[in-house]
Amino acid sequence: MSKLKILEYPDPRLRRVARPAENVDERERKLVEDMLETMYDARGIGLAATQVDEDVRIVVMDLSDSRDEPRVFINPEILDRSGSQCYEEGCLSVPGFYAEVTRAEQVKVGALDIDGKPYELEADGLLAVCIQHEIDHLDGKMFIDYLSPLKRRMIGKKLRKQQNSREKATA
Ligand code: GNR
Ligand code: NI
Repeated sequence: MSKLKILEYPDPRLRRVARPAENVDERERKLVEDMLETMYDARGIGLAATQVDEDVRIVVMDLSDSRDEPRVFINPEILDRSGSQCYEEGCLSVPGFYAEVTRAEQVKVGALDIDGKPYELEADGLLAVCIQHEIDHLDGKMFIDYLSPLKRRMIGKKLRKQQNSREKATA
């Protein structure tokens, strides 16, 4: 397994729309393993392939406290959504920023598992939030897109500043 680099806003590669996986093979399974390692290392509850510069519709997640219940979604699709909930979201690609986002309270999602087998899942609460957040990444969308343009600009400015000082420190 290897840890991957997580892209940070405003990296334009986070805006790409990912292509569906054509099959679930060794290559896809290796990416899932690497994404899980990367997510656990970064202490995130979810990670989309887009965030590690891979152009394919794959998401990993683990919402358990014990960090030993990995979930894998290949070519995930939201089949049904209902209700609405407001949740304070964060993102590994927007480190240090949190904001309330309104999304569907319940979703039904269809996806392929690690063996390429189709399955469906009905989710609510944080799991539903996370599924919507991750599928957004696959479509080049981020949680800050739901904020006001002013807030988004402020976050962009601060992140660029952080990134610049990190570059100087490693130069
Ligand atoms: O680790 C994460 N926590 C989180 C908290 C609230 C709503 C969504 C998330 S997902 C995020 C990891 C991440 O950036 N996934 O794309
Ligand atoms: Ni995210």
